[in-house]
Amino acid sequence: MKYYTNKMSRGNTLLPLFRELGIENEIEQIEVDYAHIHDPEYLSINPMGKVPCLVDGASVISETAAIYAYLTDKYHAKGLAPALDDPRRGEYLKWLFFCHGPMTEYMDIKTLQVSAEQIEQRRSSLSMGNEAAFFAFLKQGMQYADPYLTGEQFTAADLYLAYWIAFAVQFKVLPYLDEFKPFMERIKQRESVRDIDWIQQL
Ligand SMILES: N[C@@H](CCC(=O)N[C@@H](CS)C(=O)NCC(=O)O)C(=O)O
Repeated sequence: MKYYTNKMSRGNTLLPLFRELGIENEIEQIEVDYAHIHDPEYLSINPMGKVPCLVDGASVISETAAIYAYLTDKYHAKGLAPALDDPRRGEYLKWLFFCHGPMTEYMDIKTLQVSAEQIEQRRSSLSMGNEAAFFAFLKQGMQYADPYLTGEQFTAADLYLAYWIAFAVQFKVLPYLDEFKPFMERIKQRESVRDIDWIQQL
């Protein structure tokens, strides 16, 4: 598999997943220089000119959450995703897509310093609703994590959410609430994130 990424990108969220799946050696990592990401050569792989992007034979998979879902299903024997007929699969998918949609939207809105008034005007069409709704959802998930988001089984959704929380906290767009800490401390113990300083430094 070929994995197109940039060291300063959300492609980094996939590195601990490769480790958890034990597939680092099956991945050829290709660094895409941002100065050339909109050149025809890379656009022929991902017309959006974005990383990360995974190429597995004839399949070209962009969108980080899709790569997460694809790999955990491809290597389902590793047990990082509830099986297709497992009732917890819905919750697992919910968290993967929460990260991809509302969580990244929240980060963009905070970074762009969109006002509370503007958010309220667009609340019904924003995927996160408003800040209060976003935090209510996240806090409830953390509160019910026992010990992980879907229960006993550690899944790729735990890893993906923890990565985004750490990222947002380090970028100072998300407060490190007490409600997040027990969950984050559990994830920090995973061997796959032991050398990721900005997760460990939380
Ligand atoms: N929806 C995509 C977004 C990917 C994305 O925005 N990647 C950024 C790096 S974090 C990028 O490639 N930026 C380069 C550019 O737009 O020129 C995903 O979640 O994978």
